[in-house]
Amino acid sequence: MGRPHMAPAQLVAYLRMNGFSAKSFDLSLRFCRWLSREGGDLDAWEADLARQYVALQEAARKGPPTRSDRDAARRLVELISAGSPRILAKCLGPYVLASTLPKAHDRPGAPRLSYVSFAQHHGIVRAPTMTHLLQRVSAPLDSDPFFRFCASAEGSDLIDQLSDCDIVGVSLAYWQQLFPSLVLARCLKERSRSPVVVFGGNQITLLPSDTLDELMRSAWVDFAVPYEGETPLRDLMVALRDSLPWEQVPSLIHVERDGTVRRNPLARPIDLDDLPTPEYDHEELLLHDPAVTAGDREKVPRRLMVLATRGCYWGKCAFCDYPAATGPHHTYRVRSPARVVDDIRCLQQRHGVADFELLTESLPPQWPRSLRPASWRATSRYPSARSCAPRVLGY
Ligand code: B12
Ligand code: SF4
Repeated sequence: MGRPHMAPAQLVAYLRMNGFSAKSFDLSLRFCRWLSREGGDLDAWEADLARQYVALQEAARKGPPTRSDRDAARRLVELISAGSPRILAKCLGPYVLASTLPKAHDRPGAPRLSYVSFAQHHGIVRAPTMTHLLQRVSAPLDSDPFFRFCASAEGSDLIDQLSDCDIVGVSLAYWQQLFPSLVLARCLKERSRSPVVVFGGNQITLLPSDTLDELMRSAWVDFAVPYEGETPLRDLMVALRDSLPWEQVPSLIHVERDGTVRRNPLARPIDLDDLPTPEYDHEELLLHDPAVTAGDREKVPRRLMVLATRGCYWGKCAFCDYPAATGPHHTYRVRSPARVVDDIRCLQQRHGVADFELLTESLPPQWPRSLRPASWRATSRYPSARSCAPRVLGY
């Protein structure tokens, strides 16, 4: 939640540069905020966990707990310790020392850590097969939390706006996003005027080809794009506008009338210096900070990402799928340091953010050296030696 996903901002900027109108919505963030609202699904779920914990404590007073009771209590403590202090204090006050409650402030609307466990509990983030996902999305969805978000006032307003578009591109970085993306696609396809739905992102790139074929034959997705999306998305917009055949759109995966899945030849790797600065949506950025709900319109995420390289110049580690995600030729590309400094300067001015993360799989040692200190000083609104010093963050 700390920083927005970069792909939509990068793709929006590229489409606008090519004369198309484009906008991004962060549905993951909006969904988490909706779940975390006061009296919402997360509150109810955490209160239910707390009730189970209390029941176990009460039972333990009457007789020695069984091993499975103890395991269950431990699991519950783990889950609820990541929850909302307000709910926990309300439900568990007599059982838990105040000092053991989470230290975080209880901010209304703040996405909470317990979301992951909640999602697991509701089957959102298990890894079922594509067949199972497609069966599930075709069945009644009333009990699915993301569907209920789509049906809420906020969600229906978003779906209205999206169904007015010609193309809705869904960016999937993680497999956890597959099911909600299908739910979104179904909501769009069931409208009287439905947009063309395109799936892209790392998750689409990394899907096994038979799984992707199954997805493509479903009723919900029109196209998919593996690997980088700038030129395919631009050419798809052109093809739709000028009624050109899909075969002309590089990297596009589509299904023919007889059910054959076609994969167009891949787009040529883009020169990173041809990319514009990512266009993060300022209104969306404000949603990252729950303080916004309290009226503070100046709070944006502390950190934004800017692109430094794509691919890996080594690309030989057997355990790593980063090179595979770059494309069959693993083309390694670098954005010139001067362009990166421009990006930082531009984003600082647009959004008032002072902290940036370079997006890179592997950075040649001379690259950071060529970020000349003079350009850093000229760029930073906080030109102390510490805040200008590039730090290497790894995970
Ligand atoms: C930055 C990053 C993170 C950051 C995310 C910060 C943020 N707020 O976005 C942090 C460190 C938090 C993170 C965490 C994790 N990450 Co990560 N992360 C990345 C990384 C390095 C870059 C993603 C990125 O923004 N790239 C820049 C943008 C511009 O590129 P892009 O997303 O690929 O988008 C391009 C194309 O995919 C395409 N595209 C994208 N969307 C769309 C949409 C349409 C319609 C079209 C046509 C095209 C398109 O066009 C874009 C421009 O060319 C990728 C690896 C990589 N190099 O991509 C892994 C990656 C996405 N992460 C991965 C994983 C596994 C994780 C973790 C689960 C790791 C862990 N075990 O904890 C966590 C999960 C976080 C969570 N949400 O639950 C995997 C996902 C694998 C998968 N889907 O099967 C990846 C692919 C790395 C890998 N190969 O293992 N991650
Ligand atoms: S990204 Fe890192 S781990 Fe993966 S191949 Fe390159 S050097 Fe090895």
